Amino acid sequence: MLNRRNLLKAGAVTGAAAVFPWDRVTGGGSASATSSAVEVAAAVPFDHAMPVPPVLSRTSATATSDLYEIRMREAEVEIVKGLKSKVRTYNGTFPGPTIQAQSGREVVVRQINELSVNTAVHLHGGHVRSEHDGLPMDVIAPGAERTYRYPNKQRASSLWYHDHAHHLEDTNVYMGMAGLYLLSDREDQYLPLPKGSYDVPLVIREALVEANGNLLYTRPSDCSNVLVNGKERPYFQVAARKYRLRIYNASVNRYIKLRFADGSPFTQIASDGGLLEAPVEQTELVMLGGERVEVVVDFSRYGVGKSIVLENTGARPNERPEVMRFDVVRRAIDFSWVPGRLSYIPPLPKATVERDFELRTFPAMTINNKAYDPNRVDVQTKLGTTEIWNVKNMEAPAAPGAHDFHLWHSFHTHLTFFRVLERNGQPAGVRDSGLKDTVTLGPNENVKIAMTWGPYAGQYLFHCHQLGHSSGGQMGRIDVVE
Ligand SMILES: [Cu+2]
Repeated sequence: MLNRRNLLKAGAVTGAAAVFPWDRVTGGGSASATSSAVEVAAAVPFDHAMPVPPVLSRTSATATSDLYEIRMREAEVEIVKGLKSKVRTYNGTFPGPTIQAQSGREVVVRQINELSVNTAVHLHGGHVRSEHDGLPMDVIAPGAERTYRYPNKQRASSLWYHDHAHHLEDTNVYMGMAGLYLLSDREDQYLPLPKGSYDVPLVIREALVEANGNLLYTRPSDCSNVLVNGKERPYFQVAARKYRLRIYNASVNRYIKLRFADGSPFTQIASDGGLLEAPVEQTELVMLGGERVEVVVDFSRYGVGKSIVLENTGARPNERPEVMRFDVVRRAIDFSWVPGRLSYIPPLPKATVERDFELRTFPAMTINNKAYDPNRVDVQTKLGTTEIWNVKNMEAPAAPGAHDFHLWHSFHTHLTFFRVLERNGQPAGVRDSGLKDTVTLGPNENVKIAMTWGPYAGQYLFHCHQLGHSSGGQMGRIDVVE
C-alpha cells in the first residue's frame, strides 16, 4: 500500500458531466482529467514536518488601521516530498500568509493580481461592507489591484480569506488561494488557554498530486491526498502539554471526519464564530468545506516518545485514513487550562421572518431550483431583521459503498453568523454549537438556523461551501436594505 502508484481511470461522470465543474477543462497549472489516465504521486505519510503558515507583516499603520499588501502570483511548492507543484498563491506561500487582526482595529489589505485569472477576495466570517466582501462579479482582473477594508468590529474568531471570483472560486481555492485571518480580542487573550507556539492552525484539505508534481483539480472522490498546512500527511512535533488547535476544513469538495486513532476526545472550545459558551467533549469532528472547529488537546496524556495519528474516517475505502501524526518529543511546563465557562453569546431577538431553502445536486447545482444569477435578488430583507431559515438537502443518501461527496452541502451565509436551532427536527447538538457561518448537511438532512441581518446594508451572498457547487450555481443573492 505504502509506495504503490495508483492509476486512476478518469472518465466522465455518467449523466452528470454538465453539473460538475471539475470536469471542465481548467487552465493554469491544472489539466483536464476527462481523457487520460492519471498517475498519482507516491506519497509516504509523515514524510515531512508540518509548517505553520507565516504571519504577514504589515506594511504600515495608522492610529486606527493596519495596512497589508499581498501579491497574488504563481509559485512552485513542495506538497509531496521531492515533487514541485505549481500553485496559485497569496504572496507565494501555500496556504497564504496569516493575517493577525485585533478586534476594534481596522485591517486594510491591498491585493495585487499578478495571476492570469480573475480573482476576488472574500473574508470568510468577516462582517464587512458589501464593496469589500469580494462579491463574485467584483473581480480583480489580471494586472489590476483592489484594496479591501475589514473593520473587525466583531468578537475573536478564526476566519480565513479565500477566492470568490465567479465560476472560478473552486479552481482558485483548490490551486491555493486561501489564507488564515486570526482575529483576537481581550476576552480571548485573557483566558488561560494555550497561547503562542502552543496555538496552532491545522488547515486540512483534499488534493490530487500527480507523479510529475502537477496539482490536479478533479473529482473529489479521486482526491486521495490529504494536506495539512500545505503538506501531504505531515508529522508535527509537540511537547507533552496542552495545545489549542484551530482546525479548518479548507477542502473544496470534501467532508472530513476527524478522530484520534485511539478514540480520545477533543475538547472543543470554539467554532466558526469564536468561543463557545462552555467547552464540549467530542470524539469525532464532522467538518465540511468552510467550517472551523477549535479544540484543546493535552498531549501529556500520551507521554514523551509516543505518537498519535489523526485519522479521517470519511476517507474512501481505497484511501489511507491518516491525516497527520503528532509526535510527543519533549516535556514543557503548562499553566494553561480550559475554564468551564468560556464566553457569553447573547440570545437572538425573536425572529419575524421565516424562509425555506432547498439545495439540490441533481439535475443541477441549485438553491430553490435556481442557479446563481448576480442580477436576480433572491432574498430581500431589512437591516436588523431576525430570520429563521429552514435549509434542506434534497438529495437521498448514496448506495452503500458509493462515494457521496457531491451529495453533501455546507450552507454558508456572508455578513452575519447564525445559530443552529434544530437538526432534522431535533434540538441542535454539540456539533452545531456556538456561532456558525457554515453548517453541514448530509443527504436528506435539514437544519433550522436563525440570524440577524446586519451590521451593514448592501448586497451579500448565501451559498453552498462545497465550492464546486457554488461555482456551479448553488448560490443566492441577499440584499439587505435600510
Ligand atoms: Cu452543495
